[in-house]
Amino acid sequence: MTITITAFERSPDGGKGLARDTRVRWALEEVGQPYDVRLVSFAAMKAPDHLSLHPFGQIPTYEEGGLVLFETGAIVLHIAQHYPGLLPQAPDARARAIMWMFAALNTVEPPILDLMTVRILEHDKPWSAERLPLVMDRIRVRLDQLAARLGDADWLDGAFSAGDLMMVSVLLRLRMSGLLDEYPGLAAYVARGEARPAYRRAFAAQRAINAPPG
Ligand code: GTB
Repeated sequence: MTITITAFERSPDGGKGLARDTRVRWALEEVGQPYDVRLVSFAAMKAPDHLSLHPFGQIPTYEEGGLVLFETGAIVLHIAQHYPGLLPQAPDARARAIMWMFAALNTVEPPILDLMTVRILEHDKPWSAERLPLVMDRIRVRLDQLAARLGDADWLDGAFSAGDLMMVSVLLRLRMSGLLDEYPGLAAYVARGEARPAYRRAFAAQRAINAPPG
């Protein structure tokens, strides 16, 4: 069954892999499933055809036969549950890998998204400079805790899983802030994720669309 995802026709990050289609591409590469990509403009994302797939007018979406999904957590979980390679077989280990996916999305990603908000959407507000260090410190709380749990391990719970895929995807957004450099263990964890051949293929595929020519 053909899998089709949607992605930005032109990602605002110019191909740095920060838009959320990259994590879906990565999951599909990890499980060896080919996929098609339908590129959508910002205008098309808010038009009825796309809204019928994604009620919030965003990317990515995932179509496979009659199934339509939005939300990267749901999409990556679906991929991980239907194709081997991203979740352990043992029930308890499988539950923990899914727990780490939720931890990435519900506990670690929100303060990181706040940083994007303050830096990009609120940068011209008079209180923006005052808010920035508060947001940075809230991220540091989570990074301290995550670094403590990861310790010297390669991955969060045994072998690489969908939990690591999601956590690395979330942490990648911090690179430009310099915050990741304060945590060598987490920086190395992210680098391990990025070094995976599946990630590299996913990154290259989104970059081929978004990077400026030359
Ligand atoms: N919770 C949803 C999910 O996980 O799928 C969030 C989806 C989402 O935020 N999609 C964004 C989108 O469609 C693209 S990834 N935004 C358009 C809109 O809401 O109108 C967010 C994103 C955008 C740009 C960059 N960048 O340029 O660096 C990074 C991330």
